[in-house]
Amino acid sequence: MSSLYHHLAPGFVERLGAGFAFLPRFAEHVAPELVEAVGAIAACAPFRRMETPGGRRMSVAMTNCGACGWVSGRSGYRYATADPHTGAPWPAMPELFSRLAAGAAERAGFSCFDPDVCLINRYEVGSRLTLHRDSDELDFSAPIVSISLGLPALFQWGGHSRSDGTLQLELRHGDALVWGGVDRLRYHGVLPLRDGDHPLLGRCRVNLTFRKAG
Ligand code: MD6
Ligand code: FE
Repeated sequence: MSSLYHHLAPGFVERLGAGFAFLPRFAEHVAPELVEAVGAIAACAPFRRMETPGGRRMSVAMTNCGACGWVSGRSGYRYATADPHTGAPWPAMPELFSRLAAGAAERAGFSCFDPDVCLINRYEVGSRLTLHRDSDELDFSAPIVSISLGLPALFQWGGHSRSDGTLQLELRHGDALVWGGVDRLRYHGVLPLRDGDHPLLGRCRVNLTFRKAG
């Protein structure tokens, strides 16, 4: 496994693949507003650890905002317009979120990104996301934009087959990743969260992924 180092200059774009760009600290300046908005969303659509189709409980807790949200259960993965927990529509996507996601996509060369989902992942110490592909969306021509908040995480970036080797990238508070084009269906994952204490989020990491699902 090889490592990629973290560049600190905000405004810098590191192209790690034809369709994969790393934007260090891209969202740092609005991070407190993002954290506050996540709190308001979670007050309506609480974080929950979803069940996998295999009947296991995920270690990452999730919620969503936007016109639809990603859900997992015994019957599989899907996008749903209502929160299965409350039966209510997911909270609306804040204007700040969609503007930020479109701005990151633009910087990476994807214009007019108009996400309809923001999946919000909350990692406690030890939580992880095993290698997976994001393949439940209808339109793979749109990229995915990811924003990291709180404790740093080790992100694994793999190939088109689960057994391909992975690169490791440390994602820190405010960092963005943009992921599309020929790299849209690559395997990726997050290693178990290491303990720490973040000034805004304490002992956790929150990740926002913006998608165009439908
Ligand atoms: C995370 N992110 O960083 C999980 N997927 O917590 C993802 O699974 C992800 O960051 C697709 C594109 C970018 C991502
Ligand atoms: Fe993913």
